[in-house]
Amino acid sequence: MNELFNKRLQSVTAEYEKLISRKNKAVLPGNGIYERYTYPVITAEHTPVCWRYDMSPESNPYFMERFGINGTFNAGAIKWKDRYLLVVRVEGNDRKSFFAIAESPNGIDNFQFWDYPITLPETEDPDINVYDMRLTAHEDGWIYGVFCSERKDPDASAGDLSSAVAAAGIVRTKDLKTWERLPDLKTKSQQRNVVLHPEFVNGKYALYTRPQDGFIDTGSGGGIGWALIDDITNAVVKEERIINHRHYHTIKELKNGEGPHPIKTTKGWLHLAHGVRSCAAGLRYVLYLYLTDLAQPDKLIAEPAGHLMSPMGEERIGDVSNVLFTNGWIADEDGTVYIYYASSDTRMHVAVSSIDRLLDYCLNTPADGYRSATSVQALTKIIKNNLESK
Ligand code: M1P
Repeated sequence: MNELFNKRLQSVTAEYEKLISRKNKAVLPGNGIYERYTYPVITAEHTPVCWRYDMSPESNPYFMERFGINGTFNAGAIKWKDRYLLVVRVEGNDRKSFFAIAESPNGIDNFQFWDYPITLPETEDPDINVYDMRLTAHEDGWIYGVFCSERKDPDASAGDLSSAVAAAGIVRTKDLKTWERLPDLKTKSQQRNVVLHPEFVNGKYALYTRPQDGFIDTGSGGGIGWALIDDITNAVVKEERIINHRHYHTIKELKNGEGPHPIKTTKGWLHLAHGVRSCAAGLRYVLYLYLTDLAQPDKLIAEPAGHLMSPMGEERIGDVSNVLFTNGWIADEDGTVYIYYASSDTRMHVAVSSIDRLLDYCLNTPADGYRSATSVQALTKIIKNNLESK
């Protein structure tokens, strides 16, 4: 009998069980727009013990980790057979990301990974790294996953082992178990944050894109783009138009990117996105909302100034600090919206709101006037209304 093995097996398993059965609680009173929750919904420690450890006392007498998990973040989301599913970007200690599904009965706690990660089919030019899958249950009957496929830059100089090329990989499934790989999106520029709109537009598939000149820098890529695609099994961007622009001295002056696909509401398509600016501490990623026309999803109709959510407390710290990123949300039948967001490329959280509240926020929060003076005007109007109605 190996006492050390048994002791470690028991304590590691007990910690894991405690974590996956922990109840989450809303942080109140919040800001009225959404409620954050006390605990992250998925962390590296939520990955099953049988992933991280060889559980045989013969081959692993010290019960040591054999496959370290570095982070669990940037998850796509979908409601499936009454369960809340996240397609999580799991990153190993080896820096490779892969996708794995975790499910919860209520969307806010008790997330548990399925036994195996997703085996993603490759193309003839294998991906080096895959991440940030957006899920779309399209009206054509398939569930699509559009993700970033990263490969080494073939034009990089001999000693440059960092330059990469980002492209949009596309898979589809009917059961979330077996995935069919389609050819990567063909486009002039590099792409990340590509998202499939859930409905046909003018009989075509519609994509939100994020054209970029380099792997990190968007360069001349002016923001979130829009492209219509004839054939999703051979997706080619022929024309791309920027529908949500970057702007000087805003939360998205450096870059932005569509989050999950927009939610259809009576007042328009509700979009969740990330905006990035540069500061002395590095890049700062925050989340923002905007609304587009119901009949013309590429036509902006409202956008509040500033961020909806920014990193707070523990969220500010991680592998890539000062980052909130989202590529998944779920709108329930009763109008509840579960916003799944990752903090600092490390862990997943949930914030809960409703379609009505997010629309109210979108339509009634002052828009950006792009100058300090216009911000003071917006604030003065609120104060005056409050004080003069007393
Ligand atoms: O590290 C922060 C984020 O950086 C990238 O975001 P963007 O596509 O806007 O450049 C992505 O690599 C994302 O995964 C990551 O969370």
